[in-house]
Formats: sequence, structure tokens, C-alpha cells
Amino acid sequence: MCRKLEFEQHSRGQALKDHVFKTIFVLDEEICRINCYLESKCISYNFDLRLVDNKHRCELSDSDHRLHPDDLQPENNFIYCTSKNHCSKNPCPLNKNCQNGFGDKGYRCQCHTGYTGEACDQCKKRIFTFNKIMPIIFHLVVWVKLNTIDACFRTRDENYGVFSIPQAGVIGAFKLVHLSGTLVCFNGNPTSYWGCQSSDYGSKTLMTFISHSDQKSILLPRPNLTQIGGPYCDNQRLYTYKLNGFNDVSPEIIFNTSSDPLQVTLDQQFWIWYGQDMADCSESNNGGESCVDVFGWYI
Ligand SMILES: [Ca+2]
Ligand SMILES: [Ca+2]
Repeated sequence: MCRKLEFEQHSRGQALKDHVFKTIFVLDEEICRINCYLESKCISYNFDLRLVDNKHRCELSDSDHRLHPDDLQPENNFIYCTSKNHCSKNPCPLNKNCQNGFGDKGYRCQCHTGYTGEACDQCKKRIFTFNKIMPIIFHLVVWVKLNTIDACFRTRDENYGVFSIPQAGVIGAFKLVHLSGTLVCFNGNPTSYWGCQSSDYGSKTLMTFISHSDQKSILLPRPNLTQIGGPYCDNQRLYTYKLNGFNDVSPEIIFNTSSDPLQVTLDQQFWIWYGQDMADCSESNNGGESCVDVFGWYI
């Protein structure tokens, strides 16, 4: 629907206070006015005649001096300009917002955000996806600490971390929380908690894995929920990955297993590996140690 906005009043040396919803910097007043036209809730604007970096300050307001006469105040160097406000007599029902300059009557009534329908009593459709929901769920669930002492892993020479399961059950996610220490995947590279910051790996900068004990093979993260890969290993073993929502210096990382939960038994032991150490790949130039707490979400 086209909008028709009639700008009718100009006053120099004044500005409307406390109703600015957007501030922009423009070349001239005409562009300020056009922006007010384009913003459906704009009713008036304040325009600063002074130049800052060759631009003028343009403040868009969602009200005017008719509705708030006390808010129109002296302001040197400003111009205040308002449009004919068809919303000034509050023509819309309480459950709708009035938008000026639309339709034959000069205004239209719109439902408040999130509602729709003739009476504005129906919720708008909102689409939730698995990736949007899971961080909320992980924030709300009860996490059980699995390790009794800090689980520390190094980057070379089979120096994996260890933790054991304190109660049998089914685990829907593992959370590793960084406690101390940093890692590097080659000398001079930025330090990391979980992997390696290097353009060689693109977005696959995470290298922290969980394996069953006595096994040097990836248990977590689940290969179907992440992108595991790596450019350098001759032995074709995988050792680096991308995990949506996390990077190699995130305070924590979460391995979601809820779609394929992991049955665990009392005292079952797991190992935490640095990927290059697990894959026996490019170990000699690695360094550092990362210590973590491990939590499980029992489902
Ligand atoms: Ca190794
Ligand atoms: Ca290395």
C-alpha cells in the first residue's frame, strides 16, 4: 500500500524530545524527509542544520507536538517538521497501532507485533527449527557434572584427558566447559581452547573429540551433526571439525546426542583427545594443555 505523508509544519530552533526512534546522518533535509516517509511509524523529524563530517543529523520520531506539546523544546540549530497526523485522535482500537499516512482515511490500524487477524487476537505463525530451539533447551536442562577431577588433555604423545561416568543412564548431550590452559597446533599460532586457529582449516577449527577408552576413534561429536574433516593427515584419519554455534575459543562446547542418545554405565571411562594427537598427525609442532569440566544431560 502506498503511503501519502503531508509535511505541513516547519519550526526553526525547536526539536521534539523523547520520541526519536531512529537517528541517521544525511546529506540534506530532503533525504531526512524521505526517510521519514519510508519509516511507517515516522510522524515528525528533527533536522540539525550543522554539518558533522559533511552530514546532518536527522532524528525520526513516532509522535509529534500535538500529542506531546511539552516535548517540543527550544534547540538551537535544529528544524522540527511534522506531517499531518491522522493518528492524533487515536482512531484505532486499543489492540492496534495507528500508522499515519496510509489509506483513504490517512491512517491504518495495524496489530501489535506478534498478533494477527481481524481482532488481532491470533498469534502470528513463528517457525522454530532444531538449530534455534536446541540452545534454549541446553540453557534450561539440568547438567550433571561427570568428572571428579579436572579433565586435562594435551596436544601430542597420547596425552588424552579422562573422565568416568558417575551414574548409569542415557545421555542426550555432553558439555565441555573450559577451566584453564591453552593449546597451539603449531609454534606461533594463536592459542585456542578446543582446536586450531588457522586459515588452513577454514571454519573447521575445532579439534577436541571424545572417544571410548582404549579406542582412538571418534565417538563425539557425532559425524552426522557436524562437518568433520582435515587437510593434512597422510593416514586419512579425521581430526578437525565445525560445530554450529561454537568456535575454538568458546567458553564451552556442546555435543548434542539427543537424536541418537548414548547409553552409559557406572564408571564407564571416556577419553578426551586433541584431534591431531588422536590422529597421530602434525603432533611434533603442537603445544599446551586444556583442562575442562565435563557435564552430561541425562534424558
Ligand atoms: Ca598421538
Ligand atoms: Ca600441528
